[in-house]
Amino acid sequence: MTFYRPNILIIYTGGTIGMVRNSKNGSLKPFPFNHILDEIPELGRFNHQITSHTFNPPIDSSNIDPEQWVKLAEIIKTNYKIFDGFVVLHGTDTMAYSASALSFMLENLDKPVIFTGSQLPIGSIRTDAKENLISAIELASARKGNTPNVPEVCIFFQNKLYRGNRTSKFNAEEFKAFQSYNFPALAEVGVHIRYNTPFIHIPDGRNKFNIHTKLSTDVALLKLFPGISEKVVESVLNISELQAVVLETYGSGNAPNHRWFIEQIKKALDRGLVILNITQCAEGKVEMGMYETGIELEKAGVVSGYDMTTEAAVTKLMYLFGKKMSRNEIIMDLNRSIRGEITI
Ligand code: ASN
Repeated sequence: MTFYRPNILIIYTGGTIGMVRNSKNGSLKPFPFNHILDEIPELGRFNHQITSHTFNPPIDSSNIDPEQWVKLAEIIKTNYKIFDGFVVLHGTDTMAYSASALSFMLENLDKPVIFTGSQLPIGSIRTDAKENLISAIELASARKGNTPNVPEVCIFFQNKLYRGNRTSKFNAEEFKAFQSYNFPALAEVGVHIRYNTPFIHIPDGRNKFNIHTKLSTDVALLKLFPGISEKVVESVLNISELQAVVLETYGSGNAPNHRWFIEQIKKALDRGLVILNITQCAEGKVEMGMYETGIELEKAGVVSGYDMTTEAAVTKLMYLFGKKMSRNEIIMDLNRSIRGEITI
């Protein structure tokens, strides 16, 4: 009888987890910890084969951009056949953006890619890093027979495993830093690890894993607030070469129905811009038909973002526009779930 010895690749991109204090001003800065395994001797007690890859230099996740997402996707692709699962150590600030982006870029994924990090550095006594990393490794290697338990891009933090493109960072201080408001956790880690199997994506296995590495950055995010002026709206909608705008509206997808506002939206749509409506509320979804202030947007041709997070909306547009699809094809993909990012 042969035993399964999970083979896990840890990719360290930076973030608080590996930071040290700057002796001059006390601020935290990324530190290249090449010997991740030395930092957590407990890992040696796993029956796993653990290999690590470190970004050079490691970065605070506020500096993450699509270039690093491509780097991450390429590392995963190069190592895809060798490893059973991947753990990505990442700063918490933009982790939800990166996990969302990767969920789109990794096509036909059938292995776990688990993002995690921490609120306190690994060297600090009360660190949350060890528990997060140890559980993430366990989740990345868990499988039934030959099938991984969670073949998805996920975020694990504190004690919950979430679908990456459903997650947002909601707390800057507590160890529970992430929340998935519109989709249940995929697993909960306590004395036992309980998987929420009905909600975990099952890969169809027909198509080969591949990565998509072209992303468009000609997207903008426009958050409404009472008093927003015509010149602000007009300037954003007229940015040269802009392809798409994520419009963060009120409640169930409502916006002011002042004539100037609707006219600006219509003009932008006539120029070929895609406008995706998501709600500023953390929980719930866009239903443009519900109020007079939403119906005008729908009639003009604004696309519903349903219950999508801001992070997923921005990165889904980057991905779809990077694919050089026609405007109609993009709108069709916005109206369906391509990686479990929306509930329709
Ligand atoms: N500033 C850090 C980062 O996102 C925050 C963290 O990781 N907790 O890189």
